[in-house]
Amino acid sequence: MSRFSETIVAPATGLAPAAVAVVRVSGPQALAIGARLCGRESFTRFRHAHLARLRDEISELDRCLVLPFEGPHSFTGEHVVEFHLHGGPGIVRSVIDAVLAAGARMAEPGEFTRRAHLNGKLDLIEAEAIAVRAQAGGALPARFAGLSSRLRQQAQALEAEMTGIRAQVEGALDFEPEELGVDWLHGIQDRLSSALLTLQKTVALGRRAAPLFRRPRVLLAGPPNAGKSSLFNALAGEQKAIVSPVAGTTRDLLECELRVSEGRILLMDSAGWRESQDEVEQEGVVRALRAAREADLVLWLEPVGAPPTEPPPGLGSRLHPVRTKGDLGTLAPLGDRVVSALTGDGLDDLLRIISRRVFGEGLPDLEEGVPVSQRQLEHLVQASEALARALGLMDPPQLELVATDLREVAETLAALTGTEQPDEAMLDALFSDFCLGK
Ligand SMILES: Nc1nc2c(ncn2[C@@H]2O[C@H](COP(=O)(O)OP(=O)(O)OP(=O)(O)O)[C@@H](O)[C@H]2O)c(=O)[nH]1
Ligand SMILES: [Mg+2]
Repeated sequence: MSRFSETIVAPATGLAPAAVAVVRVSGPQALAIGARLCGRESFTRFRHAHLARLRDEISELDRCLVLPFEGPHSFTGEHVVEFHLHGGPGIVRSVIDAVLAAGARMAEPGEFTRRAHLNGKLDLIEAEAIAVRAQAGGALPARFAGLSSRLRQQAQALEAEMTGIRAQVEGALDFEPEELGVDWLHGIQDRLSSALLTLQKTVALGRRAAPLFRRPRVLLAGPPNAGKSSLFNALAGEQKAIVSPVAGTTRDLLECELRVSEGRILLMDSAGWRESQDEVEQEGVVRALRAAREADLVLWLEPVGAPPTEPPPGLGSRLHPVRTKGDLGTLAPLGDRVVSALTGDGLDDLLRIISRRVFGEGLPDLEEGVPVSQRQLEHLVQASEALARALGLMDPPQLELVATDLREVAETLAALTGTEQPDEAMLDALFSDFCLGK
């Protein structure tokens, strides 16, 4: 039996208590199951809210609104029923149980959107945009509106342009370079350059926008006893980490989410940096090093007046020095950023710096399409590399190789929008990041 011949159910809203909770059912049996729970034969009006008393075999579950959609006129393209319930986790649970008992199964994460994609309702870029919007918080959704459709249009326009240029290049393969004429060659070069510029701009924008679409990681690191855990607690606003005068207190990585002016970050506390004979402490240092490699920003903390210590190599511009324990009165070198976890001095400034460092200047030009996932960015990078290769092969012209690279550009752009059917594994990876009920 194909997975799509099964009917799936999931809460479409969170399980926390709320005024209204939506349970969504999709698949061939959705309408029959919906009607049965409402105690009726079938639905005759679709995309119309019915007031109904839901019942299972034993008792009444809820008096609610039921919204049936007849496929293909639904989000997934299949028959869909939505129950708009009085939102208590108990009611939601009992309605889902009744739907399961009627023959549906629980949906996998992202399965509703996956079905919508496979039924031709959404392309991959739109599907990812839904995931991103669901995960991102704050002001992002409003600023984000429309970016994905612009990226799709841009990718499709470039794909068409590549096909056009390829047709010209492949048509010229039988000619000697001298026969083609300088104007013809320059014309192709100009079109390739302008397509490359568009792609490179989109890649740059994607890199710049990346922190908006996934929570940037900020690590507090430095020698033992520098005051990392104290600063972590002060920024988190609660005593999450153990603080003590004993050097080597923290071993595990601790995390908390912080809201800064431009968005949300993940703040991490780590073990103090030193060689240690203690096996557990050494493991803590290994974890801190790993976290530093993955972090978007590493604040290197050293107390005022303490001799400088050597940070781990390879962090480049992601390293940002900060002096702690500013209340001790010792003078810090001029220009050093000084904070005190004890008095709170310098913390607001530090948060502003963190925000500026990880979010940069934000998104400047929302007229352009913006890649919102690593997958999209990787495809765009691959397309722009192949296009740059093609351009490099134009002088002197090696048209067969140019044609091969242009084919790669077009295929990569097609994979980006999903017009070329991507394989199951890629879809699995993509949709498993979704939350349940999407
Ligand atoms: N005066 C003063 N003392 C501080 C400040 N921050 C931390 N301390 C003290 O410094 C000592 C070490 O603090 P921690 O926050 O545990 O330092 P840590 O860097 O997490 O240490 P490890 O986990 O051992 O690497 C404790 O005795 C703190 O009370 C500060 O801003 N001012
Ligand atoms: Mg600590």
